Amino acid sequence: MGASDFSKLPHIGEGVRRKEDYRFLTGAGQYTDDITQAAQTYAVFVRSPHAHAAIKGIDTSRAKAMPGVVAVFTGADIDGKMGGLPCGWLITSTDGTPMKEPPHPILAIGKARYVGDQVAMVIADTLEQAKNAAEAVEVDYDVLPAVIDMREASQGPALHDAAPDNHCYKWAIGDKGQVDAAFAQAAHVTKIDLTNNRLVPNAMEPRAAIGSYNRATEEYTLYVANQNPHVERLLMTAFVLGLPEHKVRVIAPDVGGGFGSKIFLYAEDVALTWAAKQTNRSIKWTCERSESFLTDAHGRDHISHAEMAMDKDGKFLAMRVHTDANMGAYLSTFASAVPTILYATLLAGQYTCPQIYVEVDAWFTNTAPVDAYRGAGRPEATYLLERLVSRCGWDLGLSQAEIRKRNFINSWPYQTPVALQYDVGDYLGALTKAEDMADVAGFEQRKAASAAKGLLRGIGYSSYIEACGIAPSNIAGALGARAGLFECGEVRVHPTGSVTVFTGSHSHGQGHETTFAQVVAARLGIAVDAVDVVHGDTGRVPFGMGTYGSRSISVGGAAIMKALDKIETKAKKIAAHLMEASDADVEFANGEFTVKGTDKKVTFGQVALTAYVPHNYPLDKLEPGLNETAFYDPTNFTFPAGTYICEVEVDPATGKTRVDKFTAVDDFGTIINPMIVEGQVHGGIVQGIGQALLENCVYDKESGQLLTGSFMDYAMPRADDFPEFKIGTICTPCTHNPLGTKGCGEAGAIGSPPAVINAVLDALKPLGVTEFDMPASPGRVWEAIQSAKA
Ligand code: MCN
Repeated sequence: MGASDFSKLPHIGEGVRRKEDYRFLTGAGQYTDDITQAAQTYAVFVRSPHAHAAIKGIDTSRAKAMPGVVAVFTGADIDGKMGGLPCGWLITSTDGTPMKEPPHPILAIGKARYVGDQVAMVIADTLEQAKNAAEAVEVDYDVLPAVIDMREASQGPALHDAAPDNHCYKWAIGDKGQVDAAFAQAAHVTKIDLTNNRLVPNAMEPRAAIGSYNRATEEYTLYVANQNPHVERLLMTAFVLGLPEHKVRVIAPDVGGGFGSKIFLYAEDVALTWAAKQTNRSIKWTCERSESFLTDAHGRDHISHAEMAMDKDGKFLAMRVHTDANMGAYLSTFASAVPTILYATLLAGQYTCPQIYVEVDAWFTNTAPVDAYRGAGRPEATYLLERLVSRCGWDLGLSQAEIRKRNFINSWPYQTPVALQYDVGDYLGALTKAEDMADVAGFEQRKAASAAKGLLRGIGYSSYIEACGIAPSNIAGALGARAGLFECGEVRVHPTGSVTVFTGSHSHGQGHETTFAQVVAARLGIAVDAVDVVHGDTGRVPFGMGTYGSRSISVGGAAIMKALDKIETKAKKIAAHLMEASDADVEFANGEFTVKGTDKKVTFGQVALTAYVPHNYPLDKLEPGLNETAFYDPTNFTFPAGTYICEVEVDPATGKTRVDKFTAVDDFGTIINPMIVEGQVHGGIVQGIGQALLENCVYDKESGQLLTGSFMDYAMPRADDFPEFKIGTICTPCTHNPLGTKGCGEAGAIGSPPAVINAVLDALKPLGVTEFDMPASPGRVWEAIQSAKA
């Protein structure tokens, strides 16, 4: 079935209420911490209080003797018994030097490299006993100088023997010679320096896990708050524990948000699995919020310099970018893919810039590892590009809309100079609709009204594009990645015609139990409630690559569509048998099978029953059952795109910035459930505005202590920080997946930060403020105003 026929089916485009919400709203959800195993114990991790320290000795004797203590493990107990955490999964250096992939031990061996690094694991009968015993573990540290700022990393103390200058890798894309030549011909060059601030993911449910071991079957089970249980199992068994995969079952039950931070293999998960066998007990660990701040992989943290060469009319000729990316103390699972294939390849944006050269240097510092966080590389690219594009316009005296319109791509497919090929889009259409919805025409009037109150009003544009549906194997491979990411779906039709779908995608807030059910119900002509979706269990789902990169509907959903194709083919044979016709003459629509040119028909329910209760079955041509599995590897990314327009009011006396209006127009191709999509966009925008105005992860430069280690110091966005968003869509269906969908789960977080900061800069322009880094907190805005005045 083609994407255009699919979009016309019943249930597609319907705002079906979320099936999963009943259990969440009635307190019946089952998160990892809600699960209790027989004879369960509790783990507490002893963590380094120092950013960089040699571990001269660990005395666990006092802790081991304390009441209820089952075991205390240190790095020495596991050294040589297992590998370290896998890293450098996706990319190698492009300058010919190997990427530095220093070992990342499960429990520190010899050295601690950031505040929070896990040094020992204490297991006791109760959580209180484990906490008390953890305090009794005596670690003899020799504190070493630390390096926190990546700009000083090459001169700082080495974290790893394998990387004496703390340089992890260099990666480049584009033709430097052509770019330099284009710059030499330019009529104007606009330059910009900016920092993309480090963020803490802060999912509602902190990380949690329970490891257990069954001596009779020699099987391990790990319950874990995780976004990709099969990948977790694969990494853990193949790279760390050396166990056969089928002996480990990973279950990610209800998960309270992840935003990327739960796709990595964390040391705690491995330690709990391994220790379950050593102690022959189930072991639960639930991360405390302050521990999350210190040890969840952080996001962003780039410092960039970018230049755009233009002709006399403001047409882009070439772009040159250098980015330093902070990897933190160790290379986290997907860290090396973020500033490279997810960031650098997105820097063409929506524009016809014929030449682009991007160079990335990645550094180790004594801070928590940095990895994917909602958008992963694409918010960093969009922030840089959309800030640069607005600045180009201001430098040339062109409006933010005009500079974009002069450079928009307007025919597809479009091959960018940085590897990606966009299949379809309508960038001008989105901008025009956004301007209309945002009432840009009335801006000057609103600005005058603000001025009358002593306030500065600014307007900011951001025209983002992102590559979702991560990641087609052929493209990932061509870019140097070590693996591509397909998806798997199984459709099991039961004798009564109801259906269970098993998907390798994982829902942790995105509503898959509803939208995937809509897809199946639409195809089979049955009720949405007749379809149940199972995910998050390696023991039940054949295989899976999980959820991130807004891939689930476009890759996971497409795998289900492929399985449904197989179901339909087989079901037609059964229907042909029932109607005594040739299966070539059988047609299927709206849950009914008919024979072309006759009035014969049978229902989907009759066919399902016949599959399991066969009469006179032609066993030479058909086997009983109606159950199909398919794997889908996309041929390209999907490319959602849109324009966001933000209006802010700034109080120059206090620096306080208020978002007054926010309009988002997105192109997500075919939309399965508009209510869920709108919720996804709202959440993304809130996180994006959070980064732009409030959130900032700060370490003390000398001691390496995390200064923003709690919600007292790390400002999260709240409902009263926002106006009502205006959300609109346009639709150019994706050309290469059978649903026509493009991902929507990250768009808001990608598109919104530059729209906000461009609006702040527009407001501050009359005062002479031309540059500004996120977050635009009152103090920073006030300081920028004062320095412009000075
Ligand atoms: N959808 C749709 N029509 C479309 C596109 C999507 O109806 N054209 C629906 C999908 O069926 C799905 C939801 O919208 O129910 C999101 O789909 P998709 O864009 O495919 O994204 P994923 O399901 O793969 O979710 C991942 C994405 C990412 S990468 C982050 S980060 C993120 C996000 O989703 N983390 C989230 N949204 C989140 N929402 C919550 N509540 N919690 C998180 O941790």
